[in-house]
Amino acid sequence: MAFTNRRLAEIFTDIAERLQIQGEVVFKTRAYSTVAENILNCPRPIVELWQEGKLDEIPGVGKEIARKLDELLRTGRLEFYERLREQVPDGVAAMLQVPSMGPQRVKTVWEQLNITSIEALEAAAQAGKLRDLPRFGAKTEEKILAGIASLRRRATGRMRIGDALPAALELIAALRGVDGVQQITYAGSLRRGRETIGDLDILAATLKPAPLMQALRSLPVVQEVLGSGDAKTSVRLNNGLQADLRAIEPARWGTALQYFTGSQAHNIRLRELAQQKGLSLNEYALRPLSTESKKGGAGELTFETEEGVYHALGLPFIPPELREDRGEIEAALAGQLPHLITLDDLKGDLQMHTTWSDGATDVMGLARAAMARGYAYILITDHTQSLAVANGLTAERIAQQRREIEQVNAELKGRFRVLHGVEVEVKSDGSLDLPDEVLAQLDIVQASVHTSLSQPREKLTARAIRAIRNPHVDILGHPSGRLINEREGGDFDWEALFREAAQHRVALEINCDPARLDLNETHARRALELGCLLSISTDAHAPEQFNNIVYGVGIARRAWVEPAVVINTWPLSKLLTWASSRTQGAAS
Ligand code: DGT
Ligand code: CA
Ligand code: CA
Ligand code: ZN
Repeated sequence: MAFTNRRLAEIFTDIAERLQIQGEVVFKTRAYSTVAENILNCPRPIVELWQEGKLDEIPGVGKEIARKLDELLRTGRLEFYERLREQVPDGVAAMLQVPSMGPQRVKTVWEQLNITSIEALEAAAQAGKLRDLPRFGAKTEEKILAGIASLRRRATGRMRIGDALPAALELIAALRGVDGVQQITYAGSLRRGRETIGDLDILAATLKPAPLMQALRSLPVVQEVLGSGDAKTSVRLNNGLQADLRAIEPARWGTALQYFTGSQAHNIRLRELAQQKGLSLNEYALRPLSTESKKGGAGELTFETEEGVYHALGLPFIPPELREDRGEIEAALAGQLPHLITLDDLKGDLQMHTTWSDGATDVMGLARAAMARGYAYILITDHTQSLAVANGLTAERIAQQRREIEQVNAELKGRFRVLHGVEVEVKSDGSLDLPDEVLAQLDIVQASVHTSLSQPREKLTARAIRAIRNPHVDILGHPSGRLINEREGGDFDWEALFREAAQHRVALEINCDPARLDLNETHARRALELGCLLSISTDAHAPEQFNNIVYGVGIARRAWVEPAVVINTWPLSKLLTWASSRTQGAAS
């Protein structure tokens, strides 16, 4: 093993951090972090000094640490470090990367709430479980969530839409009431519904920009003002996201909103169309090419709405999610834009978890929340036995759960229907985690791959296909298994998988969890072309996560999805007919 100075410094830093979390006295932990720093700054390889017997020449290295370095370099491992790693798990140490989580706080959440990962920390903060701990508070929870969002952003430099949208809505809510503001909204990639966001583009219609710019600069969520002028201010928010605010003359709102919504590729195509008509288009106006290209010049056409801009170019309104130059201009010119799915088309949600596995709410709690949203049905899909970390269901517990669901349905007296399903594990050989007799008793079965995602393509694909061919499986959940900014999805042969799903009429999920958004837009669009059915579900572990449906619908719209192919736009009777025909079709 090559012990570079960098690697050695990492190990000693890690030792210092894990000791800090254990509550070790400062002079001891500092000894390790000082040595780590000195190793990193050492001009010569430590390995050479060791070979020459000169470890004690490194500043800060006494007898004790020299002995540890020697053991490490001689044997390739350090017993003391291995023990420490067992005592303080990696997931616990990883929480130190979250800004505002020091050793003290990590120790507290670990000891008092048994939190051992960044994901669990995030879930606890979202659920308001941290605020009552010593030296925490509601503000700390917010800071931790912002810190986790900014940490994840480091992976790609882009933030998940699930972190960006709430930040944008908060800014807008804070600025809406400012004197002179007539309209305020977000544009850019966020309005187009992309899965990740580079920066926020906020537009406000006003004739009085000064108080608006002032208001933004003084908001508590603003960490730094990057630049501020008469018509535009750029800031960095406390979650690391940059936001640009532009003041727009109300008479020019249409061109500005169109321009700053983008995408750049779509805008280039629009400008070409304008030029063919002898016009030039920018964020201020549409004007004859012949006249001087100046704001307020002769013959200038201004638009208060985006529709106006599109109509002036001979086009119908193009929904923001389509504006990527992926065929939308051609479709618009031909009068063949898709009738995209909307939130209102959905009649139910088909993936969620209750307290029977790793959810936070019971069946009735989810049913009431879904009814309040205007849904007609939900499908309960708790995890199955082999996912022990999530308290997965055995056949016996599924039977018990059925009684609870029947009771809830009886209480709701036909005003709403709770369907009994499951999110059954697809095991590493493609077999399912529950016997067919048990699956046969459920209304709708969802199958998901959670483990061994790094299998080679052939094995992984065969595994998913085996699940699809099981006549009891109706939906394949979050097909790729990716976590945005955290983990790549599995290397499936998507063409083969989509063809199989289409043939067996198994629906593929667009999972709305903003960490997943899986299928992604490219896969969803291809699945559609190959004739697959889709479902759009939140995977909610608590009722408020039903709100995540907006993200999945956004992805579906970006994939040109129309409502008819999405099974949870169907009325209950059609949904159940489809599910039972799947089972019978394959059995015959
Ligand atoms: P992002 O921020 O990377 O997630 O993506 P966008 O699309 O929000 O990009 P952004 O913030 O750079 O610009 C917002 C919109 O403004 C962009 O979609 C189109 C328009 N825009 C910005 N700069 C240019 C430019 O240099 N040329 C053109 N044609 N459009 C631009
Ligand atoms: Ca942007
Ligand atoms: Ca921008
Ligand atoms: Zn799952």
